[in-house]
Amino acid sequence: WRRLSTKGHAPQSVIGQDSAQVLGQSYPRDDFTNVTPKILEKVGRNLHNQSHHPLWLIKERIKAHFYSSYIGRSGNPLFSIHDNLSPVVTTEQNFDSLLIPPGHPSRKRGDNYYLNRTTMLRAHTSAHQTDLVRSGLDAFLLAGDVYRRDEIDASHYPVFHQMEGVRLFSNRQLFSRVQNGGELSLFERGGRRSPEKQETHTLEAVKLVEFDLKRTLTQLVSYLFGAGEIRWVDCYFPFTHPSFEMEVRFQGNWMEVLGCGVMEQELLNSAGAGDKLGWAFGLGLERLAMVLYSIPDIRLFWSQDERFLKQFRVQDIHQPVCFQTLSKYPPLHNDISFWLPNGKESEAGRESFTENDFYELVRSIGGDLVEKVSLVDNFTHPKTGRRSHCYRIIYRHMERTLTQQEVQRVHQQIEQAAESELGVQGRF
Ligand code: FA5
Ligand code: MG
Repeated sequence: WRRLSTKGHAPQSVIGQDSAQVLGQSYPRDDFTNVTPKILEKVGRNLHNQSHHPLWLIKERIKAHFYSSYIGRSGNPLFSIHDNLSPVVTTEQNFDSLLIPPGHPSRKRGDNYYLNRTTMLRAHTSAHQTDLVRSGLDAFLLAGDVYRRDEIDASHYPVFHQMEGVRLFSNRQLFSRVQNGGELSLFERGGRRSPEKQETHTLEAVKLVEFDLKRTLTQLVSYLFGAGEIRWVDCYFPFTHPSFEMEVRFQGNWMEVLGCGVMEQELLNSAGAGDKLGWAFGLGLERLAMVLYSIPDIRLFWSQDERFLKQFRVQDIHQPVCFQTLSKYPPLHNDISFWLPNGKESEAGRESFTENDFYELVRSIGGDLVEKVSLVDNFTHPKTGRRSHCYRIIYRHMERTLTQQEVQRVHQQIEQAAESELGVQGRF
C-alpha cells in the first residue's frame, strides 16, 4: 500500500469566520457563502493533471485524438489545450457571460458552491468560454474540476471534471469545401428563431456547423470506445441553440456523457467574434472514464487505493487498460425521517430547506462511506399540514467491509447535525 502524498501541491484552502481562503486568495464571506471544508479539501487536487490518474489518462487520449485529427494551416495542432485555469470564477463568468439571466434556477444557492455573492467555484467549464474566445482563440479544449451541489449516487459527485471544446468558423472556413460555397452566407437579416436555428443564422450554415459538431463528437467517442451504442437527445442550454446531449449505453442503461450545441450568436458578439459561427461541447470526464474502464462508482476517482490507481500506470496512453473491478464490499442501509422546518421562502433567493442541503450534510459527515441517498417518502400531515421526508442512506466502503456499529455512529451524527444545522425535527 503506497499512499500518494497530497502535500506540496496547492496552498491549502480553508473556510474561516470572516473569509474563505482558496488557492492562496482571500474571499470575504457573506450571506451566500456555502462552501464547506470537505469541498475545499478537493480544490487544488487537480486529478486531471495527475500523471496516470484515470482522468488524466482520458484527458490525454482526447488531446491526442484532437492533435492528430485536426491540423491547422501551418501544420500545428488546430486546438489549443488549457487545463490549469483556476476553478474560482465570478458569477459573471459562470452565468452572465453565458446569457444565463438573473434569477435563473441554475443560479440557486442550493445547487452551487458560492464563496460569496459574486464569486463561486465554477459549476461548469463553460464559465471560461467567453474569456478564451475574447483572447482570440478559434479552437480550444479546456479541462478542469467543477463543483455542484447535486444528488448522491454512483454517477454523481459534488466535484467532477469536465472537458470543454469550442470551434469557430469564418464564412470561408465553413463553406470552402462546398461547391459554389462563395455564394453562401453565415448570417441573414429578418430571420426567425426556430427549433432548428437562431434568428441571425442561415439554415445552411447551422446545418454544416451542427454536422461538424456531431461528427467530431461521434468520432471522438468511437476513437475512445470503438463501436458502442450512442444516441442524440435534443435539449436546452441558454448559451447554445440548437442544443443536444449525447448518451451512451452503460451497464444496460443510457448514460448522458455530454451537452453541446451551436453557440448563441450574442455570446460570440460580446466576445468580439461576431463574424463567426461556432459550436461548443462540455463532457463529463468521469462519465466517459466510467464507460471506458467499466468503473462502477464515481467515488473511486478520489481513491488513493493502489489496487485502483496502479491499473492506469500504462507506458503508452494508447495501451488498453483492462480494469479489474475491485470486489464490492457489502452495503448497509439506514433510513432517516424528519419533519421539515415550517418556514416559507425566507430572504430572496434562499429556500428554508432543500434536498441538496441534506445531501450536502450527509456527504460532509459520511464522506465517501455514503454510496447513495434517496428520498423514499414525502408525507404531508393531513391535519397540521407539516411535511416530513424520509431518506434512505446506503453506506458502503470501497476498500473494506463496514461494521453495523461504525455505520450507526455516522448515522447518529447525521441525525444530530440535521436537527442542529437544518432546523428539521427528527422522527428517529
Ligand atoms: C453543462 O455543464 C454544459 N456547460 C455543457 C455544455 C457546454 C453545453 C458547451 C453546451 C455547450 P451538464 O450540466 O449537462 O451541461 O453537464 C455536462 C456533463 O457533465 C454531463 O453530460 C455529465 O457527463 C457531466 N456531469 C454533470 N453533472 C455531473 C455530476 N454531478 N457528476 C459527474 N458528472 C456530471
Ligand atoms: Mg445535462
